[in-house]
Amino acid sequence: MSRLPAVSEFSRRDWLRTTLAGGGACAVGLFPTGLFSPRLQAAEMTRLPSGKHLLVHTDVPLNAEPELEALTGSWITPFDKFYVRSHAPVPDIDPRQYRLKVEGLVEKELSIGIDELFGRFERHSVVATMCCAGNRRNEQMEIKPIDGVPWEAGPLGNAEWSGCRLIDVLNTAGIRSGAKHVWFEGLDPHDKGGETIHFGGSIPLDRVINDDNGRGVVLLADRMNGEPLSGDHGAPLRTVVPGYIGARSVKWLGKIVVSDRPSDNHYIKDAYKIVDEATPEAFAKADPIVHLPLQSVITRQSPVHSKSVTLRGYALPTGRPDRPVTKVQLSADGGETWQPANLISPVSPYCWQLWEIRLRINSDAKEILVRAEDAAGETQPREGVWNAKGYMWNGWYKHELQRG
Ligand SMILES: Nc1nc2c(c(=O)[nH]1)N[C@H]1C(S)=C(S)[C@@H](COP(=O)(O)O)O[C@H]1N2
Ligand SMILES: [Mo]
Repeated sequence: MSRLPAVSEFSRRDWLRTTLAGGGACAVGLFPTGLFSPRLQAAEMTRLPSGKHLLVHTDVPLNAEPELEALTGSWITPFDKFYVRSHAPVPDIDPRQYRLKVEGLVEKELSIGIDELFGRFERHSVVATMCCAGNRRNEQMEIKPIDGVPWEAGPLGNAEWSGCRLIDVLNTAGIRSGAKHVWFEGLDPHDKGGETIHFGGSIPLDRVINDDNGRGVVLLADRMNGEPLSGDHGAPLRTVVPGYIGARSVKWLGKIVVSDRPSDNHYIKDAYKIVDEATPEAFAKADPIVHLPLQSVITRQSPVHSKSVTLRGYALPTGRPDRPVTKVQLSADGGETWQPANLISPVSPYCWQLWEIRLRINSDAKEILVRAEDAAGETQPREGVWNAKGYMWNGWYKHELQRG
């Protein structure tokens, strides 16, 4: 088998160029053909009118993820393999009528159209992985049933997002003293317990101000991988909050409110929290989830040779500055011994880390485990912690060897 180039042989720019220029289809590494799908897929693989090719959990609203073996073909996830997680159908927004409203603790309220927004503010971009907090919920559901989309390990994707900086817009409105949180509200009305609500949430103002020297800039994005944002991904405008759970990157953004407290939107108050039971009391006591858990998953397997097998996958950092994934290890003996994988993609605290390994195995090996470590020395637990809403599952991922 051909050797893989070392990470240092790629520059970040090269990655963007190769993956974007080829319509996103360009493969990384030199993976052999004849792959096996690592897991039995519960949902159905569908070619959608938008061009996406995904396992569809629900049609309307669309909730769909790519097949695992198709997920890590490139560092930048092409549009057709980018998951969609929507709580409501795509709203019908006329881009000419559209106005972004900025209200709350500001000197001057704003109401801005898309053309004005991009005529007025400088364009910035960031490469960041969007990941749903419900990633790998299907594994939690095997332990005890949970209501919700039975996500496998595919509701995540890495994209180059471009738009204007949220801080530039807030500074233009003028942030008043006492401001601590920034609320986002979507234009996607839907029913929740007999009430019409919109998807929303909030992030601390500090996070907006601190953009990690531009590396983790919070954007109001209208483009994804150089293309206009599609309806499913939040056109005409969405927030992108690098390093935070996907739920804070609000699609179809209609309103921003600057406030002294977190938003009281359902999706920050009564969802996206770690609770033992989904009761109002439990939600009231728990804090909203901010970052993702350190994660790693096996996505592809080569045919098994007598003493080795080649595997590929992703690892995902927690999204804190200066804490990229530094190590990915695999075990073919139930966690007794571990072998280090090659990190084959750019390193970033806001992006997934692709890896590949030619793993030495014994003839009786059945199950492969993977675990990651980050720059602060954080590691993954052997088992995840079950919770009533099925979030943040990050126990060591188990891949059953397929012996064709
Ligand atoms: N308005 C709105 N924004 C939203 C959502 C939604 O349902 N409505 N889903 C959120 C969740 S839970 C996730 S994980 C991401 C998914 O982004 P994507 O569909 O572009 O992949 O969008 C977030 N933003
Ligand atoms: Mo999500």
